[in-house]
Amino acid sequence: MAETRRAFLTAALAGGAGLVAGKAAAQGDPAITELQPWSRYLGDGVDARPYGKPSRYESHVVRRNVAWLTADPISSVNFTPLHELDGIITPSGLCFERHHAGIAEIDPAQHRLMINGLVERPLVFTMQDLMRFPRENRVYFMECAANSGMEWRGAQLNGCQYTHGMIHNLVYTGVSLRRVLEEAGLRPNAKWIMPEGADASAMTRSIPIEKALEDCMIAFRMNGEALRPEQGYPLRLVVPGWEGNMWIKWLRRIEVGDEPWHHREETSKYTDLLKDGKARRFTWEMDAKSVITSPSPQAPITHGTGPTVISGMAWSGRGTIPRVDVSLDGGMNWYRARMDGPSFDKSIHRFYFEFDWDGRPLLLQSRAHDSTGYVQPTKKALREIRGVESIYHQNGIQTWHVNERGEAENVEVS
Ligand SMILES: Nc1nc2c(c(=O)[nH]1)N[C@H]1C(S)=C(S)[C@@H](COP(=O)(O)O)O[C@H]1N2
Ligand SMILES: [Mo]
Repeated sequence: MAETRRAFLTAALAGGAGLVAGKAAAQGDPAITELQPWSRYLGDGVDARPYGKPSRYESHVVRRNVAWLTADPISSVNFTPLHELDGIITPSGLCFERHHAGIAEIDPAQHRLMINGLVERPLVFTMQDLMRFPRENRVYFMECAANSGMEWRGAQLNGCQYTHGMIHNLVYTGVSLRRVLEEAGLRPNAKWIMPEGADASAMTRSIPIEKALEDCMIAFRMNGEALRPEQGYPLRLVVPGWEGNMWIKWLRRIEVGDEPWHHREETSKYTDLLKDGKARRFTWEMDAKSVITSPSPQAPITHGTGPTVISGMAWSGRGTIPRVDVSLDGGMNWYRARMDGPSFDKSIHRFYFEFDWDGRPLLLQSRAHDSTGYVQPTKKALREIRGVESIYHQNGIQTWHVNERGEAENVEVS
């Protein structure tokens, strides 16, 4: 880190080539000399925007889908515009969506959460009942197991929104699942839970009781306000560090049992087909991963040579990210990136790497190290072990090729 900074300062001091701050005070720049409309006329009053929206100059910052992945929007996915975001929190309106039966629009007054199965007292809670439990606030990422899954066989989708955008990172407010289960009283043979959604897909997953009692939450708020309908309003299960499909939205029931249920989403789906035809099952924890969000195919370098900021994100389902390395030459040389911002367990972390771009082509890569010592693998290393038949759990190192004009493209190095 210190070395990087020194290199930057040296460059900046040498003849001004590395100066960040603009040109010498411009002569006759109309942006300065002409009075702009926003300075000439009064703006909207405080009654014009009861619920705030981004500037109209930011209207391109939206969730997008991939046409050929969307046979029917009712059971499909769209992607978080990661290349336009910074810091660690995903704005509520930009969280990717994955629905199996569309967005349920639930009247919270009619919503119930039932706990049944191997419990002493089967219980039904209203939203009001749940609001009377002690609350907790936590920041967690949620990543779909299929994130980057289209890249198993080679570089395919051109932009980190599409290659890595099935992830969001939010502040959740809710109650501890342990606390609610204790209210119902677990029987001694309670070994698994099966959360169920109230949407038309009635999505279910089996979760081992150890995880349920460790850190799962029943959340009703994201980023301080009520969950968005897209994210499961009024209730969602939070399963920190584990694959997205276990985070049941529109949560209406939790059954307690003594063995897993082997439902659709943990048998024919969300299992990893290996080379020998066998499938890995119950691959719950999301492995450490990272991606450079800018520059990237949708966020080229447009300022020419000189001081350039690389911004990226890293996360792990097993802890924090103390370190990220960045390569400018496809993994031959690595530099330590600068981590910045809060570091929460099982949350997105932000990293930066500042350097003087000389205008030559780059092969940008980032490599995450998590707090367990695990290091993000190359795609080649992943394929050697897991083959290319799966669409899930692809956490290999991503490469962006940047050409002399600063345009970036999704590529692979061998
Ligand atoms: N009830 C219900 N819960 C669900 C789903 C669903 O279709 N119905 N989709 C799951 C999948 S596969 C993922 S990746 C996440 C997506 O959450 P998001 O829409 O907040 O991104 O929710 C999970 N929970
Ligand atoms: Mo998913």
